[in-house]
Amino acid sequence: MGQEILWAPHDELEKIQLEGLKKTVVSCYENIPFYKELFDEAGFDPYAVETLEDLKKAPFTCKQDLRDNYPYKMLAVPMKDVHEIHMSSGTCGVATVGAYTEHDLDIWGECFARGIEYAGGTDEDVLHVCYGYGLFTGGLGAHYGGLYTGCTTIPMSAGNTERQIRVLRDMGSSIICCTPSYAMHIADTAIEMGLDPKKDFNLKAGIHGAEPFSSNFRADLEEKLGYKVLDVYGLTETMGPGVAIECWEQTGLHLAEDHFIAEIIDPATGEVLPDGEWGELVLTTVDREASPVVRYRTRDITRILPGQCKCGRTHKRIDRLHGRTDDMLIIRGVNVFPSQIEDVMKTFPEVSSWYQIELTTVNSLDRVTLKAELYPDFDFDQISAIEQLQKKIEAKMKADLSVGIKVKLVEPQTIERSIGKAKRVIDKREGVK
Ligand code: DLL
Repeated sequence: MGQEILWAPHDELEKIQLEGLKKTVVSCYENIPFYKELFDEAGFDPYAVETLEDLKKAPFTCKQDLRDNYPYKMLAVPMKDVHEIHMSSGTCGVATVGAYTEHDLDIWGECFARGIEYAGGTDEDVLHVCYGYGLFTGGLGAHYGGLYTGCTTIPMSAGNTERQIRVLRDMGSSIICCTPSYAMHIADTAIEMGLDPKKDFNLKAGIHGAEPFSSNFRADLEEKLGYKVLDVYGLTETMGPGVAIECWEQTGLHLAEDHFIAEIIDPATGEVLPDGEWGELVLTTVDREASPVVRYRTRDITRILPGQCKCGRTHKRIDRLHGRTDDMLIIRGVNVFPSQIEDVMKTFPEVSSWYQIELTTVNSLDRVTLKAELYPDFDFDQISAIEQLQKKIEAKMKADLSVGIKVKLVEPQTIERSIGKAKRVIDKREGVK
């Protein structure tokens, strides 16, 4: 059942990739002045691509290239063929634009629909989409996946949490799509409203992504909502959600290899790393018409998992994302990812999944403070118990991560909730934007 291509022999996928790659590099060269200049300067001949290995001869591209060519200079098709536009938020600079032809939108729906299939979804399912609709790719990406599958698709968008809860309950939604942090907020709010999401909702799966989340966070969510969480990855620059999605096995995210070529590189040297090694994910689109990208450096850290998935599908898997090269914290010379801090924090059962890491400057040195919420059953009158626990967590951080992190445990519901991507790191360091 479903999309046969997911079971195709890998050499068949490679043939599709090679044909697509040849077309993509030529289209970029002939239609986008930026790529013509880039390829010429690097001595890369787009007409001489004969094998997938030849991709390694092409230069990398990055977010700044897309920003420099804002808004339309990265288009490979005439405007009359562009049917839809999405944009990244642009919080750290000029926004980046992703444009779609009718064909690109079809592929997007097909890719997200794979996640619905992995979740056991069919045209009999009710798909509750509470990723934000609009320029963000989450809402419409999931929506097109729902339409592709023939699900009853509910375009909730994000926010108005009590209404989300009523609709989830009344409509019997069976699959929910939103950020994992918003799913947790929905679950907690439902419990506060006196509901038991496991009984009052009809959810069998959640397709959650757009931000990193730990295995502990996932386990908490699955426990509260009584469903299975599948991780979905994507980014505005290459399509939006659906570039890679986890199947029911939960052992890595299957790349849509008929539409993307993935490489893992050493972020410092650009060297391509073998399967199994962690590094930066680099993506090349195989059949994107409006906004093709060649060797786009995502800054996301993962690895290609060796071997085949137990589910039998042939598309390679990437591991769950560790974070981004640019959210690595360097604390007095030691490299630490927020996800590692979270992993240590979650070994303490008294601490919930809500946390924030604050970076400040004290006497010209970086100071890291972890603010984390305790579970409601903790006795908050026991100040000394809180202090003791803080010290225990600080000691474990030091032992496991070799960094000094100040821990501040706070009461439930004191850290701000978000309806989209959670803000986990607040950088208040001097001289840092
Ligand atoms: O976040 C697209 C998306 C929407 C993905 C809905 C999944 C679900 P952007 O706003 O352009 O697009 O942000 C892309 O978000 O480079 C990663 O750093 C991060 N990200 C996306 N998915 C995951 C994930 C969307 N599953 C950036 N795990 C990417 C960890 C993720 N990080």
